[in-house]
Amino acid sequence: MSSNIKKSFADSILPHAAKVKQMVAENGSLKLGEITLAQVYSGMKGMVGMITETSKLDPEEGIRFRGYSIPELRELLPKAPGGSEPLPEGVFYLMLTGTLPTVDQVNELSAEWESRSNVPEHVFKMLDALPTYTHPMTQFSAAILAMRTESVFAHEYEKGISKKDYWDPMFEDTMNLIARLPRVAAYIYRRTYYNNEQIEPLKGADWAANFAHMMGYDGVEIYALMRLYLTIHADHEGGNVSAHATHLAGSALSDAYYSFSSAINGLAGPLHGLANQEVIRWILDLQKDLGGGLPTKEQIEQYVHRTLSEGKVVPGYGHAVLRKTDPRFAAQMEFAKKYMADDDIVNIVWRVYDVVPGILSNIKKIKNPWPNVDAHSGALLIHYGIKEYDFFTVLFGVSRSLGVLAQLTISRAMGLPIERPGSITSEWIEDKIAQSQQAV
Ligand code: CMX
Repeated sequence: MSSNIKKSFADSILPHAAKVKQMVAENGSLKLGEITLAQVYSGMKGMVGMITETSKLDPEEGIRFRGYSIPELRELLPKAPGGSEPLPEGVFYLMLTGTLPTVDQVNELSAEWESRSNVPEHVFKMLDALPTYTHPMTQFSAAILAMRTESVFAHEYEKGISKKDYWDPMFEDTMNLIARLPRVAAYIYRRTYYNNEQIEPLKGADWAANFAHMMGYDGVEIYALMRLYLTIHADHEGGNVSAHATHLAGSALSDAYYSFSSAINGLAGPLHGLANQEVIRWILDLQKDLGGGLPTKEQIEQYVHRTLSEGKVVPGYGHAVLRKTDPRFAAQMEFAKKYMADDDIVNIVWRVYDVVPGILSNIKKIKNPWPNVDAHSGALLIHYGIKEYDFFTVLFGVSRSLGVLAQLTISRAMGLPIERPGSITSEWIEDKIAQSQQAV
């Protein structure tokens, strides 16, 4: 075993995998729910169909990572010396092993990721061959695929490996990929917006602070924000598009690079992660429309009605599972109240929060009128000068790697099989309806 986290992971997951196998053998016919026609046509919402050990989402309360809520994690996870927010290393450790890490364990993980963070030169060359107007998410996904040359899993599989050992090279891929993502993401940022003037990594820094540094931002507050940001976006149980995409590709034994690139392609959709870019675009358009400044609540109301009348969604609002204000929104609001209560864009975000739920809750078809994580995140970044909003989803993606890759490694250790749900045609359903009507 190369590292303590690997040993802790093996010690927790291998007995768990054996226990689950027995549980399925003994209780396999237990019914977990029924499937309705409406669910089949509405993106399988509420249909239980997969195992995710890293986190669980409650519609009313929000996300819990291995049983811990976001406020609990902000309190309990180790922090950098003098830091106010948890280190994302800690949430990864927790999701992978099921145990809260000590300060030493988190520091060891920072050091291990630093030691694994070298990105092969051909990845930068490939990025440099793309026009700088290539969307940062396209660059990010392409760079992840380009790094696949380094996949330990692919290499071991080609050599020949027993099924029971799949988790080991997948763990290696997961650790290497997570370690390299900040370097790749910061490279994309600097080449796209800052004339390819690259900044060398900060030796001995934690994963989040080093990322902020390589992007060109240093200081206690931006490091704190980056640690918070990368912690709260890390996971949202298994059915969201980025987690599910990773799981689906991984179920075919695609390695971590292929699987995580799939996650990024899904996260790049405006109904998922790209909403964080869309929120800021929407707010800046609103401001421009009104000639700048802080819009009144009435002006925001009019703007929301216009957005809706044009057949568009209000970005940052609504959720497929949540039915209350997202605790990830609340955590960011708390951060903003502490550090930037007078910021104009932040105040617009808060005014939008005062107005939008009232409007959306009057539209019957909308199941959740409350803000999600993306409604707040951009305003915090802009406050510290990170104004290039088409990069925002890359930050989300760097964070999301922690949850989905932890689960990918867990899935291989549990021996979860290839995913292959059934599908039906509308004609099949029409026949089914006709049969049930005849039977009455
Ligand atoms: N503004 C306007 N209409 C909305 C809406 C919003 N914020 N949220 C939902 N609706 C509409 C849907 O478009 C849908 O309309 P149609 O029936 O005409 O297609 C209807 O209300 C029912 O949708 P729902 O069941 O409440 O929500 P879904 O589970 O289908 O979709 C989500 C969830 C997030 C895609 C949707 O709320 C949305 O589009 N929100 C805005 C985009 C956004 O913020 N996405 C980020 C989510 C968090 C993340 O993954 O990062």
